[in-house]
Amino acid sequence: IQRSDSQVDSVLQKYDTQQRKYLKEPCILVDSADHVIGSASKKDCHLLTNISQGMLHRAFSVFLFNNKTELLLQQRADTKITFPGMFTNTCCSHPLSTTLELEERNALGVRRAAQRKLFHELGIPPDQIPLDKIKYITRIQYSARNIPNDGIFAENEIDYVLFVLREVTLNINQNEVKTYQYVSQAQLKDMIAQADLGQVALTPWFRLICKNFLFDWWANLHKMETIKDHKNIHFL
Ligand code: DMA
Ligand code: MN
Repeated sequence: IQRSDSQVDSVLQKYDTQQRKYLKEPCILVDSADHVIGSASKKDCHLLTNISQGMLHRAFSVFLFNNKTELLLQQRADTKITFPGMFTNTCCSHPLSTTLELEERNALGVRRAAQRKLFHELGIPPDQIPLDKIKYITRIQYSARNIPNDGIFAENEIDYVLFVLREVTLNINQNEVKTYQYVSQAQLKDMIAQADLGQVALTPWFRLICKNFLFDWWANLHKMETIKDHKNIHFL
């Protein structure tokens, strides 16, 4: 189904005012090799009509571990336009199409965006996560329809996986995050089993990363050099 602009706008009216404002953010358009080809609003990047014609944007997913090597999960706020209320990794968003966040050397732009959003969503002061503590692991490409499926929004991203091993203080932004919890590997495996039974909702990208990579990476947290792959983009 093709939805007209006015249909999209009328559906959008029912969403949170603050979250609607973020739809104006300039995101980075890339090709399937992650070369920058332009920019488009967050709204345009996530419209199914654009994605079905191949529009692809750059994103990041942070996995933050504490000193006990437990992973910080968040439950997305009900106000989120996409994937509301679902459990997911620590923090996800998009680097913006600005000079600072477009910088590709050492994935600096993406890491700056991660620092910005760890503060915005979870209230982690940037000085607790200096840029050199944000480790770029690899890139994945995936796509998914919005859940619940509104026929309007979707994801189609090249997603930079970023690891942080750090004790932090949290002060959550309730417009972004509903709840949070640190989980061990065993606890996350339980959650995935529950998700497979439809008893808990995990975001599609988090589920894909869990099923394909996360537990291997987690076992090698203290030798992160060995799990880095900056060459390939893993298509999931
Ligand atoms: C988008 O995350 C990024 C990924 C990897 C799905 P998001 O929907 O949480 O973005 P934002 O917080 O900017 O709304
Ligand atoms: Mn996105």
